[in-house]
Amino acid sequence: MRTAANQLRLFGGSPAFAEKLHVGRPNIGDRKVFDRLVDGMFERRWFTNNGQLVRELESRLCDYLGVRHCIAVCNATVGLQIACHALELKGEVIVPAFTFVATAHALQWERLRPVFADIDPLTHNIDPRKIPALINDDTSAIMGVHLWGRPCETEAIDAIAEHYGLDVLYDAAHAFGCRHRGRMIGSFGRCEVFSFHATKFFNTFEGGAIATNDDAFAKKVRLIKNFGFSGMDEVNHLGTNGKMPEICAAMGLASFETIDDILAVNRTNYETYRACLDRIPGVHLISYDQLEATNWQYIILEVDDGRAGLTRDELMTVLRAENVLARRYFYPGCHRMEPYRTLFPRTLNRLPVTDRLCQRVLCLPTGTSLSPLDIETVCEIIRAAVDAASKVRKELATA
Ligand code: T4K
Repeated sequence: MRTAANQLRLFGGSPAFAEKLHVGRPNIGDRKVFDRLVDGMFERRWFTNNGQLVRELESRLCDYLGVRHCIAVCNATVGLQIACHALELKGEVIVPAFTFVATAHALQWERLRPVFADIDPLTHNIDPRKIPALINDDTSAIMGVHLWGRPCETEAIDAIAEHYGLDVLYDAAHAFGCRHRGRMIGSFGRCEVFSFHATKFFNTFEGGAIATNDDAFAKKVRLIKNFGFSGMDEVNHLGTNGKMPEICAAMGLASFETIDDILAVNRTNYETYRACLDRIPGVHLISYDQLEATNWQYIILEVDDGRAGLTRDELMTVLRAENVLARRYFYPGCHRMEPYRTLFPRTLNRLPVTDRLCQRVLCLPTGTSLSPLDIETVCEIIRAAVDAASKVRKELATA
Protein backbone atom coordinates (compact mmCIF):
# COMPACT_ATOMS: atom_id res chain seq x y z
CA MET A 1 0.00 0.00 0.00
CA ARG A 2 1.24 3.50 -0.79
CA THR A 3 1.72 5.69 2.23
CA ALA A 4 3.74 8.80 2.84
CA ALA A 5 6.13 6.73 4.95
CA ASN A 6 7.11 4.24 2.25
CA GLN A 7 7.15 6.81 -0.52
CA LEU A 8 9.32 9.49 1.01
CA ARG A 9 13.07 9.60 0.84
CA LEU A 10 13.88 13.24 1.20
CA PHE A 11 17.49 13.81 1.97
CA GLY A 12 18.71 10.30 1.23
CA GLY A 13 19.30 9.52 4.90
CA SER A 14 21.89 12.26 5.12
CA PRO A 15 25.05 10.80 6.69
CA ALA A 16 25.72 14.26 8.10
CA PHE A 17 22.93 13.51 10.54
CA ALA A 18 24.27 10.13 11.63
CA GLU A 19 24.14 10.00 15.44
CA LYS A 20 23.91 13.76 15.73
CA LEU A 21 20.16 13.88 15.49
CA HIS A 22 19.37 11.30 18.11
CA VAL A 23 17.10 12.04 21.02
CA GLY A 24 19.24 11.91 24.15
CA ARG A 25 22.63 13.20 22.92
CA PRO A 26 24.30 14.27 26.18
CA ASN A 27 25.31 17.79 27.17
CA ILE A 28 28.96 17.82 28.11
CA GLY A 29 29.40 20.50 30.78
CA ASP A 30 32.64 22.39 31.32
CA ARG A 31 35.44 19.98 30.28
CA LYS A 32 38.20 22.07 31.92
CA VAL A 33 36.41 22.02 35.27
CA PHE A 34 35.74 18.31 34.86
CA ASP A 35 39.40 17.52 34.06
CA ARG A 36 40.63 19.56 37.01
CA LEU A 37 38.24 17.83 39.41
CA VAL A 38 39.17 14.40 38.09
CA ASP A 39 42.89 15.19 38.49
CA GLY A 40 42.20 16.06 42.13
CA MET A 41 40.22 12.86 42.58
CA PHE A 42 43.18 10.78 41.33
CA GLU A 43 45.58 12.70 43.53
CA ARG A 44 43.44 12.03 46.61
CA ARG A 45 42.87 8.40 45.56
CA TRP A 46 39.33 8.75 46.81
CA PHE A 47 36.86 7.41 44.25
CA THR A 48 33.57 6.81 46.03
CA ASN A 49 31.89 6.49 49.50
CA ASN A 50 30.78 10.04 50.24
CA GLY A 51 33.90 11.71 48.87
CA GLN A 52 34.71 15.40 48.68
CA LEU A 53 33.16 15.89 45.23
CA VAL A 54 29.88 14.20 46.18
CA ARG A 55 29.64 16.37 49.28
CA GLU A 56 30.37 19.49 47.22
CA LEU A 57 27.78 18.49 44.64
CA GLU A 58 25.15 17.87 47.33
CA SER A 59 25.80 21.28 48.83
CA ARG A 60 25.51 22.99 45.40
CA LEU A 61 22.30 21.08 44.74
CA CYS A 62 20.76 22.18 48.06
CA ASP A 63 21.59 25.83 47.30
CA TYR A 64 20.30 25.63 43.74
CA LEU A 65 17.07 23.86 44.67
CA GLY A 66 16.46 25.68 47.94
CA VAL A 67 16.05 22.45 49.94
CA ARG A 68 17.59 21.33 53.23
CA HIS A 69 18.81 17.98 51.95
CA CYS A 70 19.80 16.64 48.58
CA ILE A 71 21.30 13.17 48.72
CA ALA A 72 23.24 12.06 45.66
CA VAL A 73 22.54 8.52 44.47
CA CYS A 74 23.76 6.22 41.70
CA ASN A 75 20.64 6.70 39.54
CA ALA A 76 17.01 7.78 39.89
CA THR A 77 15.61 4.24 39.75
CA VAL A 78 17.52 3.21 42.86
CA GLY A 79 16.74 6.65 44.29
CA LEU A 80 13.01 5.99 43.94
CA GLN A 81 13.40 2.56 45.53
CA ILE A 82 15.32 4.02 48.47
CA ALA A 83 12.74 6.80 48.85
CA CYS A 84 9.84 4.31 48.95
CA HIS A 85 11.74 2.16 51.41
CA ALA A 86 12.61 5.06 53.70
CA LEU A 87 8.99 6.25 53.66
CA GLU A 88 7.99 2.69 54.69
CA LEU A 89 5.31 2.60 52.03
CA LYS A 90 3.08 -0.46 51.98
CA GLY A 91 0.47 -1.97 49.68
CA GLU A 92 -0.52 0.24 46.76
CA VAL A 93 0.88 3.44 45.30
CA ILE A 94 -1.04 5.49 42.74
CA VAL A 95 1.13 6.46 39.80
CA PRO A 96 0.72 7.32 36.10
CA ALA A 97 1.43 4.68 33.43
CA PHE A 98 2.57 7.35 30.96
CA THR A 99 6.15 7.49 32.19
CA PHE A 100 9.46 5.71 31.76
CA VAL A 101 9.07 2.15 33.02
CA ALA A 102 11.58 2.80 35.83
CA THR A 103 8.86 4.68 37.74
CA ALA A 104 6.70 1.56 37.97
CA HIS A 105 9.64 -0.82 38.34
CA ALA A 106 10.94 1.05 41.39
CA LEU A 107 7.61 0.44 43.13
CA GLN A 108 7.28 -3.18 42.05
CA TRP A 109 10.89 -3.83 43.10
CA GLU A 110 9.94 -2.62 46.58
CA ARG A 111 7.00 -5.05 46.51
CA LEU A 112 4.54 -2.19 46.23
CA ARG A 113 1.68 -2.41 43.76
CA PRO A 114 1.67 0.38 41.18
CA VAL A 115 -1.95 1.39 40.63
CA PHE A 116 -2.03 3.24 37.33
CA ALA A 117 -4.05 6.44 37.12
CA ASP A 118 -4.95 8.13 33.86
CA ILE A 119 -3.42 11.44 32.88
CA ASP A 120 -4.57 14.91 31.92
CA PRO A 121 -4.62 15.26 28.11
CA LEU A 122 -3.16 18.77 28.28
CA THR A 123 -0.38 18.38 30.85
CA HIS A 124 0.37 14.65 30.27
CA ASN A 125 0.69 14.41 34.08
CA ILE A 126 -1.36 12.33 36.51
CA ASP A 127 -4.92 13.64 36.56
CA PRO A 128 -5.84 14.41 40.19
CA ARG A 129 -9.50 13.92 39.35
CA LYS A 130 -8.81 10.27 38.58
CA ILE A 131 -7.04 9.57 41.89
CA PRO A 132 -9.82 9.32 44.54
CA ALA A 133 -11.59 6.43 42.79
CA LEU A 134 -8.37 4.39 43.00
CA ILE A 135 -7.86 4.85 46.75
CA ASN A 136 -8.67 1.97 49.10
CA ASP A 137 -7.47 0.67 52.48
CA ASP A 138 -4.24 -0.62 50.92
CA THR A 139 -3.21 2.70 49.37
CA SER A 140 -0.21 4.27 51.06
CA ALA A 141 0.96 6.98 48.65
CA ILE A 142 0.62 8.96 45.45
CA MET A 143 3.67 9.25 43.24
CA GLY A 144 3.41 11.98 40.61
CA VAL A 145 5.81 12.33 37.70
CA HIS A 146 6.64 15.82 36.43
CA LEU A 147 6.68 14.60 32.84
CA TRP A 148 8.75 16.58 30.33
CA GLY A 149 9.60 18.93 33.24
CA ARG A 150 6.02 20.19 33.46
CA PRO A 151 5.02 20.22 37.13
CA CYS A 152 2.18 18.07 38.46
CA GLU A 153 -0.83 19.74 40.03
CA THR A 154 0.83 19.53 43.44
CA GLU A 155 -1.86 21.50 45.30
CA ALA A 156 -4.66 19.15 44.18
CA ILE A 157 -2.52 16.08 44.91
CA ASP A 158 -1.64 17.37 48.38
CA ALA A 159 -5.31 18.04 49.15
CA ILE A 160 -6.27 14.47 48.19
CA ALA A 161 -3.33 13.01 50.12
CA GLU A 162 -4.20 14.99 53.21
CA HIS A 163 -7.85 13.99 53.04
CA TYR A 164 -7.03 10.27 52.81
CA GLY A 165 -3.87 10.31 54.96
CA LEU A 166 -1.45 9.34 52.17
CA ASP A 167 2.18 10.13 51.53
CA VAL A 168 3.20 12.06 48.40
CA LEU A 169 6.46 11.74 46.51
CA TYR A 170 7.52 12.80 43.05
CA ASP A 171 9.53 11.28 40.28
CA ALA A 172 11.25 14.49 39.19
CA ALA A 173 13.59 12.72 36.72
CA HIS A 174 12.74 15.27 34.00
CA ALA A 175 12.35 18.33 36.15
CA PHE A 176 15.75 19.51 37.35
CA GLY A 177 15.85 23.29 37.05
CA CYS A 178 12.05 23.63 36.71
CA ARG A 179 9.77 25.67 38.96
CA HIS A 180 6.17 25.43 40.06
CA ARG A 181 4.43 28.60 41.21
CA GLY A 182 7.80 30.23 41.75
CA ARG A 183 9.19 27.33 43.80
CA MET A 184 11.94 25.05 42.49
CA ILE A 185 10.93 21.46 41.92
CA GLY A 186 12.71 19.58 44.71
CA SER A 187 10.71 20.57 47.76
CA PHE A 188 7.27 19.24 46.90
CA GLY A 189 5.80 16.18 48.66
CA ARG A 190 7.85 14.25 51.23
CA CYS A 191 10.64 14.02 48.69
CA GLU A 192 11.45 14.39 45.00
CA VAL A 193 13.82 12.19 43.04
CA PHE A 194 15.90 13.59 40.16
CA SER A 195 17.69 11.68 37.42
CA PHE A 196 21.10 12.86 36.30
CA HIS A 197 21.37 10.23 33.56
CA ALA A 198 23.49 11.13 30.52
CA THR A 199 20.36 11.98 28.51
CA LYS A 200 19.04 14.44 31.08
CA PHE A 201 19.25 18.23 31.16
CA PHE A 202 21.78 18.06 34.00
CA ASN A 203 23.93 14.96 33.86
CA THR A 204 26.47 13.09 35.94
CA PHE A 205 26.86 10.24 33.36
CA GLU A 206 24.65 8.08 35.61
CA GLY A 207 23.23 9.49 38.80
CA GLY A 208 20.38 11.08 40.63
CA ALA A 209 19.42 12.76 43.88
CA ILE A 210 16.73 12.59 46.53
CA ALA A 211 15.67 16.07 47.66
CA THR A 212 13.72 16.68 50.85
CA ASN A 213 13.15 19.14 53.68
CA ASP A 214 12.52 16.33 56.17
CA ASP A 215 15.59 15.88 58.43
CA ALA A 216 14.66 12.45 59.81
CA PHE A 217 13.80 11.10 56.36
CA ALA A 218 17.10 12.43 54.94
CA LYS A 219 19.04 10.69 57.71
CA LYS A 220 17.32 7.42 56.92
CA VAL A 221 17.99 7.79 53.17
CA ARG A 222 21.70 8.30 53.92
CA LEU A 223 21.73 5.10 55.99
CA ILE A 224 19.91 3.05 53.36
CA LYS A 225 22.02 4.20 50.43
CA ASN A 226 25.20 3.08 52.26
CA PHE A 227 24.24 -0.49 53.28
CA GLY A 228 22.70 0.78 56.54
CA PHE A 229 26.08 1.78 58.01
CA SER A 230 25.73 4.30 60.84
CA GLY A 231 29.44 4.07 61.78
CA MET A 232 32.47 1.84 61.31
CA ASP A 233 31.34 -1.81 61.68
CA GLU A 234 27.93 -0.59 62.78
CA VAL A 235 24.86 -1.40 60.67
CA ASN A 236 21.56 -0.07 61.95
CA HIS A 237 19.23 -0.52 59.05
CA LEU A 238 18.59 -2.66 55.99
CA GLY A 239 20.51 -0.97 53.21
CA THR A 240 21.67 -1.15 49.65
CA ASN A 241 24.41 0.39 47.55
CA GLY A 242 22.94 3.60 46.19
CA LYS A 243 26.14 5.68 46.26
CA MET A 244 27.24 8.09 43.59
CA PRO A 245 30.94 7.74 42.68
CA GLU A 246 33.28 10.75 42.66
CA ILE A 247 33.72 10.78 38.87
CA CYS A 248 29.96 11.29 38.48
CA ALA A 249 29.98 14.10 41.04
CA ALA A 250 32.82 15.72 39.04
CA MET A 251 30.58 15.63 35.97
CA GLY A 252 27.75 17.14 38.03
CA LEU A 253 29.96 20.00 39.21
CA ALA A 254 31.15 20.55 35.62
CA SER A 255 27.51 20.53 34.48
CA PHE A 256 26.66 23.23 37.04
CA GLU A 257 29.08 25.56 35.24
CA THR A 258 27.07 25.32 32.02
CA ILE A 259 23.47 25.23 33.29
CA ASP A 260 22.65 28.71 32.00
CA ASP A 261 24.23 28.04 28.59
CA ILE A 262 22.37 24.75 28.20
CA LEU A 263 19.11 26.37 29.26
CA ALA A 264 19.63 29.09 26.64
CA VAL A 265 20.39 26.53 23.90
CA ASN A 266 17.42 24.36 24.88
CA ARG A 267 15.11 27.35 24.83
CA THR A 268 16.38 28.55 21.45
CA ASN A 269 15.97 25.02 20.08
CA TYR A 270 12.41 24.88 21.36
CA GLU A 271 11.57 28.28 19.85
CA THR A 272 13.14 27.26 16.53
CA TYR A 273 11.06 24.08 16.44
CA ARG A 274 7.99 26.05 17.34
CA ALA A 275 8.49 28.60 14.57
CA CYS A 276 9.35 25.97 11.95
CA LEU A 277 6.50 23.62 12.84
CA ASP A 278 3.95 26.39 12.89
CA ARG A 279 0.95 25.77 10.65
CA ILE A 280 1.83 22.19 9.74
CA PRO A 281 -1.59 20.58 10.00
CA GLY A 282 -1.97 17.84 12.60
CA VAL A 283 1.37 18.30 14.38
CA HIS A 284 1.42 20.18 17.61
CA LEU A 285 4.36 20.96 19.87
CA ILE A 286 3.54 20.83 23.58
CA SER A 287 3.90 24.16 25.32
CA TYR A 288 5.54 25.21 28.56
CA ASP A 289 4.03 27.70 30.96
CA GLN A 290 5.82 30.98 30.22
CA LEU A 291 5.33 32.07 33.84
CA GLU A 292 7.26 29.10 35.23
CA ALA A 293 10.91 28.26 34.73
CA THR A 294 11.46 25.08 32.75
CA ASN A 295 14.55 23.32 31.38
CA TRP A 296 13.13 22.95 27.82
CA GLN A 297 14.78 19.52 27.66
CA TYR A 298 11.99 17.70 25.84
CA ILE A 299 10.69 18.58 22.39
CA ILE A 300 7.39 16.74 22.38
CA LEU A 301 5.21 16.56 19.32
CA GLU A 302 1.63 15.32 19.27
CA VAL A 303 0.59 13.90 15.92
CA ASP A 304 -3.09 13.91 15.07
CA ASP A 305 -3.21 11.39 12.22
CA GLY A 306 -6.69 12.52 11.16
CA ARG A 307 -5.36 15.98 10.33
CA ALA A 308 -1.74 15.19 9.50
CA GLY A 309 -2.68 12.41 7.11
CA LEU A 310 -0.09 10.09 8.59
CA THR A 311 0.31 8.39 11.93
CA ARG A 312 2.94 9.15 14.53
CA ASP A 313 4.63 5.84 13.65
CA GLU A 314 4.68 6.69 9.94
CA LEU A 315 6.20 10.07 10.70
CA MET A 316 8.82 8.39 12.90
CA THR A 317 9.67 5.99 10.04
CA VAL A 318 10.14 8.92 7.65
CA LEU A 319 12.38 10.72 10.15
CA ARG A 320 14.43 7.62 10.85
CA ALA A 321 14.99 7.05 7.14
CA GLU A 322 16.60 10.48 7.19
CA ASN A 323 18.76 9.53 10.20
CA VAL A 324 16.69 11.55 12.64
CA LEU A 325 16.22 9.28 15.64
CA ALA A 326 12.95 10.48 17.13
CA ARG A 327 11.56 8.39 20.02
CA ARG A 328 8.05 7.25 20.94
CA TYR A 329 8.41 8.09 24.63
CA PHE A 330 6.67 6.43 26.57
CA TYR A 331 5.02 3.92 24.25
CA PRO A 332 3.16 1.65 24.93
CA GLY A 333 2.74 2.82 28.55
CA CYS A 334 3.84 0.90 31.65
CA HIS A 335 0.44 -0.84 31.93
CA ARG A 336 1.14 -2.54 28.58
CA MET A 337 4.64 -3.70 29.58
CA GLU A 338 5.63 -6.71 31.65
CA PRO A 339 5.12 -7.59 34.41
CA TYR A 340 2.23 -5.12 34.67
CA ARG A 341 0.09 -6.25 31.73
CA THR A 342 0.08 -9.80 33.13
CA LEU A 343 -0.27 -8.83 36.77
CA PHE A 344 -2.97 -6.20 36.24
CA PRO A 345 -4.87 -7.06 33.03
CA ARG A 346 -7.93 -5.11 34.16
CA THR A 347 -5.97 -1.86 33.92
CA LEU A 348 -5.42 -2.39 30.19
CA ASN A 349 -8.69 -0.77 29.14
CA ARG A 350 -8.94 1.81 31.89
CA LEU A 351 -6.50 4.46 30.73
CA PRO A 352 -8.01 6.00 27.59
CA VAL A 353 -6.03 9.25 27.70
CA THR A 354 -2.75 7.41 28.31
CA ASP A 355 -3.50 5.02 25.43
CA ARG A 356 -4.36 7.88 23.09
CA LEU A 357 -1.20 9.83 23.89
CA CYS A 358 0.95 6.70 23.60
CA GLN A 359 -0.18 6.59 19.96
CA ARG A 360 0.42 10.30 19.30
CA VAL A 361 3.54 11.48 21.10
CA LEU A 362 6.91 11.75 19.41
CA CYS A 363 10.05 13.08 21.09
CA LEU A 364 12.39 15.04 18.79
CA PRO A 365 16.13 15.63 19.22
CA THR A 366 17.43 18.70 21.02
CA GLY A 367 20.45 19.73 23.11
CA THR A 368 23.79 21.32 22.53
CA SER A 369 24.84 19.00 19.68
CA LEU A 370 22.20 20.46 17.32
CA SER A 371 22.41 23.65 15.29
CA PRO A 372 19.39 25.77 14.34
CA LEU A 373 19.96 24.55 10.78
CA ASP A 374 19.66 20.92 11.92
CA ILE A 375 16.36 21.76 13.55
CA GLU A 376 15.11 23.54 10.44
CA THR A 377 15.97 20.43 8.44
CA VAL A 378 14.12 18.14 10.87
CA CYS A 379 11.09 20.41 10.53
CA GLU A 380 11.40 20.42 6.72
CA ILE A 381 11.28 16.63 6.79
CA ILE A 382 8.14 16.75 8.94
CA ARG A 383 6.53 19.33 6.66
CA ALA A 384 7.42 17.33 3.55
CA ALA A 385 6.06 14.13 5.14
CA VAL A 386 2.75 15.79 5.98
CA ASP A 387 2.53 17.39 2.50
CA ALA A 388 3.28 14.07 0.82
CA ALA A 389 0.71 12.29 3.01
CA SER A 390 -1.93 14.79 2.02
CA LYS A 391 -1.02 14.37 -1.67
CA VAL A 392 -1.22 10.57 -1.40
CA ARG A 393 -4.58 10.88 0.33
CA LYS A 394 -5.93 13.15 -2.40
CA GLU A 395 -4.67 10.79 -5.13
CA LEU A 396 -6.24 7.79 -3.41
CA ALA A 397 -9.51 9.66 -2.98
CA THR A 398 -9.69 10.50 -6.71
CA ALA A 399 -8.40 7.11 -7.92
N1 T4K B 1 11.68 8.31 35.78
C1 T4K B 1 11.56 8.88 34.57
C2 T4K B 1 10.35 9.67 34.25
C3 T4K B 1 12.59 8.73 33.62
O1 T4K B 1 12.47 9.29 32.40
C4 T4K B 1 13.74 7.99 33.97
C5 T4K B 1 14.81 7.80 33.01
C6 T4K B 1 13.81 7.44 35.27
C7 T4K B 1 12.76 7.62 36.15
C8 T4K B 1 15.00 6.65 35.71
O2 T4K B 1 16.17 7.45 35.75
P1 T4K B 1 17.62 6.73 35.81
O3 T4K B 1 17.54 5.53 36.70
O4 T4K B 1 17.99 6.36 34.38
O5 T4K B 1 18.50 7.80 36.39
C9 T4K B 1 16.76 6.72 28.46
C10 T4K B 1 17.54 6.81 29.76
O6 T4K B 1 18.37 5.66 29.92
C11 T4K B 1 16.68 6.99 30.96
O7 T4K B 1 17.51 7.45 32.00
C12 T4K B 1 15.60 8.03 30.72
N2 T4K B 1 14.68 8.14 31.82
C13 T4K B 1 14.83 7.68 29.48
C14 T4K B 1 13.78 8.71 29.18
O8 T4K B 1 15.73 7.66 28.37
P2 T4K B 1 16.30 4.79 26.81
O9 T4K B 1 15.82 3.39 26.98
O10 T4K B 1 15.57 5.66 25.88
O11 T4K B 1 17.88 4.81 26.52
P3 T4K B 1 18.68 4.66 25.17
O12 T4K B 1 19.87 3.82 25.44
O13 T4K B 1 17.78 4.23 24.08
O14 T4K B 1 19.23 6.13 24.90
C15 T4K B 1 18.38 7.19 24.59
C16 T4K B 1 18.96 8.00 23.47
O15 T4K B 1 20.07 8.73 23.94
C17 T4K B 1 19.43 7.26 22.25
O16 T4K B 1 18.97 7.98 21.10
C18 T4K B 1 20.94 7.30 22.31
C19 T4K B 1 21.21 8.58 23.09
N3 T4K B 1 22.39 8.49 23.94
C20 T4K B 1 22.32 7.78 25.10
C21 T4K B 1 23.40 7.71 25.92
C22 T4K B 1 23.33 6.92 27.20
C23 T4K B 1 23.55 9.15 23.57
O17 T4K B 1 23.59 9.76 22.49
N4 T4K B 1 24.64 9.10 24.39
C24 T4K B 1 24.61 8.41 25.57
O18 T4K B 1 25.61 8.40 26.31
O19 T4K B 1 16.27 5.44 28.27
